[in-house]
Amino acid sequence: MNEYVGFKCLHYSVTESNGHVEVTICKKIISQEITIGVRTINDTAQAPRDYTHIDEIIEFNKRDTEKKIRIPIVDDEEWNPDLEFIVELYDPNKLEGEDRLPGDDTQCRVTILDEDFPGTIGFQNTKSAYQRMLRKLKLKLREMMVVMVLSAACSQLNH
Ligand SMILES: [Ca+2]
Ligand SMILES: [Ca+2]
Repeated sequence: MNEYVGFKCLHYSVTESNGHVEVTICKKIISQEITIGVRTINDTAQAPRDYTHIDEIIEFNKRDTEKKIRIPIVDDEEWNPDLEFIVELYDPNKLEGEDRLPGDDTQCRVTILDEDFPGTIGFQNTKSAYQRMLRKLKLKLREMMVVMVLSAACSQLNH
């Protein structure tokens, strides 16, 4: 764990149609200012096809305890497997390649859950509308389960 700063959760999940994912960065020391960089790294999810790459400098003032970063997710109509990318904190005063902040909580993983199913592209009748509705319901259930599992995991991490 990094002494000064780290992600609140090490794993976030988001459905493709959600449009964005929000990750939280926590400052662990009181009354001190910190400036860090945050950037995304491709894994199976690739920017700009699946999400928008970010590379930003974040300033925590003395009283800040956390900052939320919003990363846009690309929604398409095609089926694809669930994809992942990484969000990483870095030291903007160091050279690229040597700037990764130490600690295993300075990286987190984002999973983009697909909600498009194979074989339904371009189908525009009532049957497909019905299938869409079922799909949405299934997705909602899946989302709820993921949230439950993740919040359980997070509360274990935080205690
Ligand atoms: Ca989609
Ligand atoms: Ca898709």
